[in-house]
Amino acid sequence: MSKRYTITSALPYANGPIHIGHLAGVYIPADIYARYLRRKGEDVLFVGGSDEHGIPVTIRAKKESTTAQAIVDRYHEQIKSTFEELGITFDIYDRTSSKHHHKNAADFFMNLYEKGIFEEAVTEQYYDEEAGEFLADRYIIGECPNCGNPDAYGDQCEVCGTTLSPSELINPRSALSGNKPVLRKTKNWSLPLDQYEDFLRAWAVEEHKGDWKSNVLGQVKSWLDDGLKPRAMTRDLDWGVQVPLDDAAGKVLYVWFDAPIGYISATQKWAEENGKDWKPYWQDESTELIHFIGKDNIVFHCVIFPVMLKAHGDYILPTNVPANEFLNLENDKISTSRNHAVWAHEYVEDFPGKQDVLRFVLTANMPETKDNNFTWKDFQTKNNSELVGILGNFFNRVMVLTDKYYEGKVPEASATFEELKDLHQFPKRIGVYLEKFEFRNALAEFMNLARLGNQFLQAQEPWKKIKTEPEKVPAIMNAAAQIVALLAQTAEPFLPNAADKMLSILGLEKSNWNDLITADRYIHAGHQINKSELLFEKIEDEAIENQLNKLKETKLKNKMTNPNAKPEKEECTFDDFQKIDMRVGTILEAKKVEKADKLLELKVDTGIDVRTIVSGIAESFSPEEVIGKKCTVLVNLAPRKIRGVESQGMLLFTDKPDGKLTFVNPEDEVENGSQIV
Ligand code: B3M
Ligand code: ZN
Repeated sequence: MSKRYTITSALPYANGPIHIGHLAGVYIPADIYARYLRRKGEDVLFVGGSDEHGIPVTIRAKKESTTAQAIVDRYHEQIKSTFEELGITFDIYDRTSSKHHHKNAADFFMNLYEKGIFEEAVTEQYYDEEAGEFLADRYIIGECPNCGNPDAYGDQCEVCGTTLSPSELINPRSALSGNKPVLRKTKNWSLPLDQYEDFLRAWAVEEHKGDWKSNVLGQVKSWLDDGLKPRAMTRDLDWGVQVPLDDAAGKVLYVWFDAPIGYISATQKWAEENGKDWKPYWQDESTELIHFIGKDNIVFHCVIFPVMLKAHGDYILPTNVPANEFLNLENDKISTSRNHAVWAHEYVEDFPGKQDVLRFVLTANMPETKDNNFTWKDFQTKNNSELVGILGNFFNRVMVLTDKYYEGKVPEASATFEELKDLHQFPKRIGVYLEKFEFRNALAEFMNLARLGNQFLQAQEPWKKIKTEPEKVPAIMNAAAQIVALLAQTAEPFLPNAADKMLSILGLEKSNWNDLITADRYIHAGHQINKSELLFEKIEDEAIENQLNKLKETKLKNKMTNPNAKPEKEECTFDDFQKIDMRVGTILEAKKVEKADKLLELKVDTGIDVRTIVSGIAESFSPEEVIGKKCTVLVNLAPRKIRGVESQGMLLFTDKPDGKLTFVNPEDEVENGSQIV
């Protein structure tokens, strides 16, 4: 009997692309796990989707002067196709802005509401009077009380990681207007987490202390030890699932209330599209519900969502939440705002056909128990020495020699080899590791099999024996073929593309994983092997340099103080520029031009002459302020009449942030008439 598994992976916010940290933390482990279980013949539903609500989406929309829907449409598609490219085998990739999910989440809310679960509370929330909006979580920025970061958000400080509430911020300001927000009363509905402490302790801490990861248990414990507080499940916002109550206009469900329900909505959609019943996947006690997430999502999946499920009553609780820690990049935190990341969609473009390499390196460096690091040098080394040097090399040698000695037919085994008698232990051990969510160990075990193959060939030297003792070679090559076939059968969770390639070269069908553990042969004598090709290719230094340069350039760009300025004029030639004669001058006299609010009439010493210039600066300076000022003058501008006065040139100014003008002047004292070149 197959076992039913509902595997979820955190729904990425559709407000930007995904990076290698997301992949290593959540999607690659989830996909390895799902592929492995499918290969065991289990009944697997692997759910993914975009989290399309939440303030980051609306903030991004505001920044780009577009709608929240336009933002999520763009990133939902982009993220979805990146996952496809990387071979993440979701059974469904849904989205939370769908009608279906809105209804499902609203129904869930109503179910709890009608049971009287929520506490209604009128509280004081920050309100931006200029924007006319309540400011939830991320819309409030202020100083972190813990580390002093001046730009901490109302829900979290991204520098020290502390979870915050808006009232804890020092000198809060609105992310919308920059103004100081005021407190205003508003009604919201809270989930009384405090009433579920005993349940959580018994379920999460006691029941699962033997099987959950210690980082996950540790976080849950510390939340419980600190004491849980009721948490508002509604927000005063206009983007999200509307609160389905009459007295809740202008309110939506808290994004962390609706998003996990998104897993259920996705399951329903998948079931509908595939003629299945969704309920067993969420309501049958024998189902294993596994949430793959990053460590910043632990409280939501191990405290809030389970309380929601428990309060609802119809649902099973997660059996495990194998959260990973964070991945760093080149020994520095991955950061979206600093653009310090390897973006998954850019990787796919920069390294076409090398999806497996990224999967391999991210699995080998998976931040399972502590934060881990990705470096491009290590990426190159792992590809060149492990994938090319060990796995690819072994596979290729066996294929080439079998082709050469036996025209691609697996020869008869006339002897067995002591060192290979426990091959079936490899799929067994890999499986045991995978079932414990120890992906690094599982991958290491897979590579040990390839290593064993290489050592075996090296020790047996069939290329020598073919000349000296040719009768011994068939058994050697048969044994080598067994290893190759077992590698092809076990590679899929880690290296799905290479696995397909190996199986198709070998002309083998995928076996059930359980059969690999009981089998004593993986490929039969007489089996014809197809024409071989290389599995992996070397990654050259240049490709690595390019990636490192990309990161360096980003660092420089981050130093720009105003990266928003845009070019506004057409390109000009050097000759165009040469036509301009600019000089340093001094303003000698200044007066207002009658009936013109913006203009001053100036007498300017240009070094060449004293001339009259009419300048539109009266809103920034009084005549008295500019007398005696050094200035830059365009002296060969054709004279023109402004308000009846002939202006013989132009002064150079630039805007200050407050909109007032300021002079463009040389830093040091220079004589009037000095040319600007
Ligand atoms: N949207 C992803 C994050 O915190 C968040 C996960 C929701 S899972 C229901 O990056
Ligand atoms: Zn902080």
